Amino acid sequence: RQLHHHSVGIIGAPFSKGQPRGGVEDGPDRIRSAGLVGRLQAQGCGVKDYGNLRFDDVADDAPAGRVMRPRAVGSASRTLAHAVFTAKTDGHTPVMLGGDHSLAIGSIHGHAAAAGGALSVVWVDAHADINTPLTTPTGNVHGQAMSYLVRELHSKIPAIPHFSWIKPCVSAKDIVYIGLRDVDPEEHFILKHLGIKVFSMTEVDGLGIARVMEETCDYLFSDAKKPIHLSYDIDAIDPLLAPATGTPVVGGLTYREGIYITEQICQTGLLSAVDLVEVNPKQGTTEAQVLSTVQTAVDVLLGCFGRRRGGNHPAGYRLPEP
Ligand code: 5AB
Ligand code: MN
Ligand code: MN
Ligand code: MN
Repeated sequence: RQLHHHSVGIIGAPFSKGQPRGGVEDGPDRIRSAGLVGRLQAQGCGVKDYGNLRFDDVADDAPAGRVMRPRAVGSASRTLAHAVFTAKTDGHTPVMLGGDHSLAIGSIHGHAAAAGGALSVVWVDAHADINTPLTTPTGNVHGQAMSYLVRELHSKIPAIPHFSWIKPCVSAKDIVYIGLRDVDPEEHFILKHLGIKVFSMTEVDGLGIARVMEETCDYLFSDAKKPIHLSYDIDAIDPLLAPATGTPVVGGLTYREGIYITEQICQTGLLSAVDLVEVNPKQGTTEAQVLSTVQTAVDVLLGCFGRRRGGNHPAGYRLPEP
């Protein structure tokens, strides 16, 4: 596949209230400053940058049970869902630049609405982000996003203010996790109980990333071929390379494994929307740490849209005649 007529719709989502640390709202602008748009164009992609979303301030946002800042999170994701829906219906592949991972609620919801049918979700993360509002140990919605989206968990989700618009839109069998290494016991129960496909770091170590991606694709294609939503948390990558993130966990994906995932997902021809979340420049202790994290995020996105480490050339390229 040498033809890359992707049209990318970039949506900045500077939102941080799905977790307690400031700084993750600077993710979108830092990722753009690293040259994302120009580099996507240089590899032959059309790019429309929709700019950064503006999220409503919520004055009284008391916790709902354990869930922190529910109204801000619920309304931000609703705004994002509309933006992703619009980008999809405009004919682009939306790239949501986070922001924290609670935003995946809106991104996946908007993608599913525009796609009209079932999606596959590939969730690349150190964490499973599938705590329910009743199992969450922290109350942070970035660790719960999946629980609101999975059909099989619907009966376990209590009513939460500003969340009533969220309808579960993903089936447990259509999810693949890659990179897990910090899973809460309740989350582990959910993953096992629902039979969700998981390639934790143990499987990455045991099988190698090539087998993991082969099995991921076989699993996703065993059914009808569905559009893929790739939700990529930068903390999937080892913190030696991507330290500027809110919840780093030792023992993560190497740069090469992290990029290989994107090359293989791109090759399926089914990639239909991407989230790149949890880049937090304020969590870097040096500028070099921030740059390393941001540049890794850019390379992940370039890999999603056709960049091959073996090189690329434009379709129809002709050598200059002497
Ligand atoms: B991230 C934890 N499982 O629920 C929780 O970074 C961590 O989006 C969640 O993957 C990490 O708060 C959320 C302890
Ligand atoms: Mn994570
Ligand atoms: Mn996450
Ligand atoms: Mn995190």
